[in-house]
Amino acid sequence: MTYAIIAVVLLVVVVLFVALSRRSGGGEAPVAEKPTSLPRPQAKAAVRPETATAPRAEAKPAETPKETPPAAAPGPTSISQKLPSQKMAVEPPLAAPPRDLSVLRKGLAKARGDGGFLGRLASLFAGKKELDPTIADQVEEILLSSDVGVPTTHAILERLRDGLGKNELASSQAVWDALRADAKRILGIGGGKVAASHKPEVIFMVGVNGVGKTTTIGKLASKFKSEGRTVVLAAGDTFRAAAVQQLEVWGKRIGCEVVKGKEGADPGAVIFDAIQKAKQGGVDVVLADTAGRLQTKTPLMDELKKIVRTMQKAMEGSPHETLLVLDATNGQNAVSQAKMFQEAIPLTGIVLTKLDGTAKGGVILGITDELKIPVRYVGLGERADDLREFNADEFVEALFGASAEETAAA
Ligand SMILES: Nc1nc2c(ncn2[C@@H]2O[C@H](COP(=O)(O)OP(=O)(O)OP(=O)(O)O)[C@@H](O)[C@H]2O)c(=O)[nH]1
Ligand SMILES: [Mg+2]
Repeated sequence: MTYAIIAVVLLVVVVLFVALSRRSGGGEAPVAEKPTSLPRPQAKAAVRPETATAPRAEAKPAETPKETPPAAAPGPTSISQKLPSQKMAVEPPLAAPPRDLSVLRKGLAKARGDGGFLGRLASLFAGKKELDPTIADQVEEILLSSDVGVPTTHAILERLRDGLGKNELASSQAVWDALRADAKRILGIGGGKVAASHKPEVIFMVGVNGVGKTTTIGKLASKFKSEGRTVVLAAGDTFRAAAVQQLEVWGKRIGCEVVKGKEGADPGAVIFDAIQKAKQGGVDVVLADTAGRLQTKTPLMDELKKIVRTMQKAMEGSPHETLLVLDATNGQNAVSQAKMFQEAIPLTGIVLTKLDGTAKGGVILGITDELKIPVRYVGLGERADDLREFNADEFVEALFGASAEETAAA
């Protein structure tokens, strides 16, 4: 009887052992399922106590799927990892810029620096309570040499001398505050982002060559996209193949369609097509690029007028915005360009680019004061998020005001 019980117990042990070893060592199928169904450490723990060969047999299939994704992934992983990083190098992130003044201050570092427009003005007043009798002359010299332009400089000086004569500006601080208020008044004629209230909103970008039209289109397109709007780019600079390619790079990066024609095609026809496509597809914004210099005999201004007429045929009331792109590093030349374009076509705003590249930011005062065209955006670098909606108060604050570090150091 005892033997029978022992035999039964042994039999049960053997049956259990066989059953267990089948479960842990048996078949490839369950193992193949492990990586998806079981947490990996558990699978390993289950096989380690087994024989020297079994764990290997187990470990391999268990680890193969673990290695498989990286092995299979190098293609897609490395490409997808490379593409964004390549994009990062050439193609900037698409996020909207934060609205803090430090970004704007950084972009205006050259104008704010020691040799810059504001830096030089500030050093006239720094640490002085008493008013220098030659203050007005010194201010005049700085404004003129900072591209503010003669008419605007003289208007500013007239108000300054007036205040000094009436003893309203009795201290250096009062003069500084008066200049700051004057700058706000000059720049505060409107501006800021385009409303984009039509469907599609047609934005026509004009300006001489190299000022930053195509780059600004890319930056604007990424702004609109980040706001959830759909965008079509019209490659209206048909005179250079490179111009179309440049726009296509932006289109790919941002994820929007680029309507183009053959090299040398009529720019008006390309923009017409783009507007039609946008209308049919319910697109929110059309951004139309143009050439800054023509290789044809047609003068640029005549060509632009012709394009506007064609745009009006595609959509009545368009273009809704005609933005003149000006390069801040062109100084007073930018003012002459603005006058030339203003005489040819109605402008709704200015985009002042490359403010990051000049110590003479005064041109923004001259343009706004003389032409009364509001600044819509300022370009502070080459990246997609280096385009800032213009706001006179924050611009003057960033230019004239001391940063937290400067205040702390004073
Ligand atoms: N630093 C700086 N560079 C800028 C800015 N905006 C544009 N650029 C650069 O200026 C150069 C000319 O820009 P584009 O956009 O090609 O100028 P464009 O007006 O389209 O020129 P054309 O097509 O020749 O008429 C490029 O190298 C841009 O990266 C800016 O705000 N700051
Ligand atoms: Mg261009």
